[in-house]
Amino acid sequence: MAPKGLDYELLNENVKKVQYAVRGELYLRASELQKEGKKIIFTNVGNPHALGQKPLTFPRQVVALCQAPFLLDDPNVGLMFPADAIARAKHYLSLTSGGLGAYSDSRGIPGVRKEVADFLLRRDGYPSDPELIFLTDGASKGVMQILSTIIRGPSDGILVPVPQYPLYSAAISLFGGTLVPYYLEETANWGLDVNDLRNAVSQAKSKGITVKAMVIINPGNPTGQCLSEANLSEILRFCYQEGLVLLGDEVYQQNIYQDERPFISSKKVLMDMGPPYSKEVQLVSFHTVSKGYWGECGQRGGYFEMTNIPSKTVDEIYKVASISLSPNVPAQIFMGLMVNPLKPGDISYEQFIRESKGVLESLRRRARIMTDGFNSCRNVVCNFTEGAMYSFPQIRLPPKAIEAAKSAGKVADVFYCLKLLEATGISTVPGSGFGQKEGVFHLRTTILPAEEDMPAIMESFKKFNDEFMEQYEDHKGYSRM
Ligand code: DCS
Repeated sequence: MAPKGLDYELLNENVKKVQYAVRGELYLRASELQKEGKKIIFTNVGNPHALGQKPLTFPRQVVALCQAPFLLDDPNVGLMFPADAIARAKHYLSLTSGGLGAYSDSRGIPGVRKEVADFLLRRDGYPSDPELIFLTDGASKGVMQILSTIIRGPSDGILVPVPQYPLYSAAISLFGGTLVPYYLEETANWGLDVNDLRNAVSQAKSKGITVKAMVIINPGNPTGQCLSEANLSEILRFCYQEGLVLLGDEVYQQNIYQDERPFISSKKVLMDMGPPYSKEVQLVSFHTVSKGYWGECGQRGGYFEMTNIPSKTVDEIYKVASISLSPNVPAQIFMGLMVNPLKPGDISYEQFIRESKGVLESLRRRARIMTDGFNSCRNVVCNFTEGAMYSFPQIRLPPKAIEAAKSAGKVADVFYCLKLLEATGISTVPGSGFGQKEGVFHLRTTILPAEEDMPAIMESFKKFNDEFMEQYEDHKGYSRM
């Protein structure tokens, strides 16, 4: 019989090429082991609520009221909900045309986009236009919308950091473009050298690829570094010279665990640079409700802001967004709440601050425990997690381990991570899923397990690792890199 439409051999080849390690082989094996009754510590996904983080009370109260507006007519509503949550729910309902059950504008509710614009003005000190802000189902959808608008085919290149969060490699494959890597330097705390960017662009050119965009992830995933203002302005100057649109993935902007390099947005640096840069460099910045002290991954709320993007292009992006009718409306309310939080004097303010600070301060301590834990292990070196939600230690695998992996038909870091999973139940992502320099191996964990469980997790990691090294290290021949 002739093959049918959805038979594997007839599928879009780009779909087959997509790889997404965060839910890859390790995750599948961990799910299997869990079914068999093994206790698994899922540190493969930055999904805080799945690891026990409690939702903030106030935003959930507001969204609960928006979802159940009949409660607002209940004479006892004031006994169940604080007055500021009631007022805020009424505010959001008044911004919708028909409540949470109605589609919104395909760019998102205008009133919420205005709240985002006000937030950006407060954050950066520069006005932001709500017409250039689109609300999305998580930052992922926004990134995909923009990449699909940019990429025409395999000769369009996108500069992506390596290591990178595989949303970028996967989406570029899906849309049939070409990923042009630039390497972050581990020994310089995952810093970025603009000369490497230039080399990457000219190498791509020699292969007939035109680089059109550059991605930065700040703070970095999986690498956890925060870019300095000087570095950001170098990057923006480079984008200006090369005519690239900068895609600024800033989803971890609240997750900062040191004081030396606070988060600074690409938009602010660009505006501070003044003309011609501030008028010329095309920038799209992304944010989400999935990270920070919110961690509301399941709600799927995000936005992107466009700077210096021609209005005809904005219209095209709007048109394509319209095909999906409307972003998820409850998520838009979460976004409104995130960018327009409670203020001092509000009834729920103290509780909100207590809860949000509690989350961030604990993450800061956990970042430290993890880094120190990894650095105490044999053949493991790890940069401090300055921001984001991950630790990305380098595992210096002895040649014998690399050989053993080869004979097992596995990439060496996958081999190590599988053994770690079987021995300890800790489910990580091998560094190869994010890209790394040839012959260098890593793994990624989140820093999200409960703080009280952290010392035991690190102890069990250390025990596994040190035994693994003992087993595979050739004490005579092997020297550390
Ligand atoms: N950008 C980066 C850098 C991310 O790490 C993530 C999620 C996203 C965008 C998309 O988030 P939302 O679509 O939820 O807004 N990070 C994944 C990760 O590495 N682990 O868990 C999710």
